[in-house]
Amino acid sequence: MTSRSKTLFDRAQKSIPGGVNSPVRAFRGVGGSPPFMVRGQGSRIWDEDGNEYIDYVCSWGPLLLGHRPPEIVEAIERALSTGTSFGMPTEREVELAEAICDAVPSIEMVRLVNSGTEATMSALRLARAFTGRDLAVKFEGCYHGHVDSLLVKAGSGVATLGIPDTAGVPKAFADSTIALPYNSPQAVADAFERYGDQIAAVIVEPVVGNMGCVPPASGFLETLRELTSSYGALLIFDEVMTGFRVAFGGAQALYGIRPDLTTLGKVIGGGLPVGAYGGRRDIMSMVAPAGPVYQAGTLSGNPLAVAAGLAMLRHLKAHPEIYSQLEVRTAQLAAAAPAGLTVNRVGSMLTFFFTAGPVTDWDSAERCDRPRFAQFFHWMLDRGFYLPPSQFEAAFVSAAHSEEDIERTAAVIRQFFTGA
Ligand code: HOZ
Repeated sequence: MTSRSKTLFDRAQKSIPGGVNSPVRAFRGVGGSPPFMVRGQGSRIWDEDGNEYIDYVCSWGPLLLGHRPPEIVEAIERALSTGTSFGMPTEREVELAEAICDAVPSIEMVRLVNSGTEATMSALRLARAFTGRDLAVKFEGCYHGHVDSLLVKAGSGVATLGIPDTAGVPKAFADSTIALPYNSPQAVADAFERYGDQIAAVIVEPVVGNMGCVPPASGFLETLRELTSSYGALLIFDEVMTGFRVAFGGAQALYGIRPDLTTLGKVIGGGLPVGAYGGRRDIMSMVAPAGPVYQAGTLSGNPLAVAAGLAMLRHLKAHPEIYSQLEVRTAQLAAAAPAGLTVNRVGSMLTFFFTAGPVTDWDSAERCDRPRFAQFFHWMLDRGFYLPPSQFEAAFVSAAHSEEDIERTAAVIRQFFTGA
């Protein structure tokens, strides 16, 4: 471990729980201690000790264009020159809302918030208000932020650290959640048969990123759409990770499913903190002050974050070829894995699962050889490649990753497996 980072991590643990402001980055899933970062540019990041890494975390997804893309930096600088926050409406918020509605047809109205967690929490509240029902269906290994009732059988850091479902979550909240196996249409059908008149919503990551990358099986999302519609429940796509990542219109464009509500975050903030929830006009019209469902935020629609997000969406709209480039580059990276290892990939999201697989749900993800994954992670880190420090997180490729970056990374991955 490099010395300045280690010193900082020791110091951080005295004033910050676990030394980090979000659990997975503490490296407990892989051992060791995290490098502290000082700078990023394009596909690269540099730590406190001057080590350079090719970055496949990309701030956990937001940096679709890599670090410090000029169009986003300029947009932030322009916004900065006029004020950091007003707590009043601005024209750019309307433009960002219009850009989101334009790109994602199921979103007829949208509310900006500050994080993905806020977005899912608010969407669920809204679904409960709209349907007059309390229960929510979620899937094991999916993570929808640290919303009380959605921490049941959650992925991401909860899975990485093996944290119990309900520490600090009132039993009544946990009881309002039905957690089912991902990719099991039968389990969803059974739940609706039993509780159909009480279920407000099914919330799902249409491509899971938070137990590693797990794509939906053919027909799974269609079943969710059919069952929610026939029982009068809402379908919420949590596209915080997949929105503008797996396709410009998100996973719903890729798979041709129209959810009732969608949550967004990550890419729509261009690297600054933004979340959003939106969907059908009749549902969104219930949000205060238009309707009775209360949700608010001092920094919601923050000018810097909105400027960054708008610049990102405008750039992606003007350059659709980015998605085909990401597809090719990420497929090239996935191909570095040897036979016997499972690689799941959708667009520029991917995970090397240390199991012969297949990995289709939480039970199969959990069977991975985590100590071996940790060895792999450190092998890569020591050679200047930063992958997610958990078997249960997706890696991300950005438009800034060159063919040469990918080739170098693939060569080092192959060396790990051949022992060369
Ligand atoms: N839980 C997020 C990724 N799935 C963020 C992790 C972090 O920022 O440490």
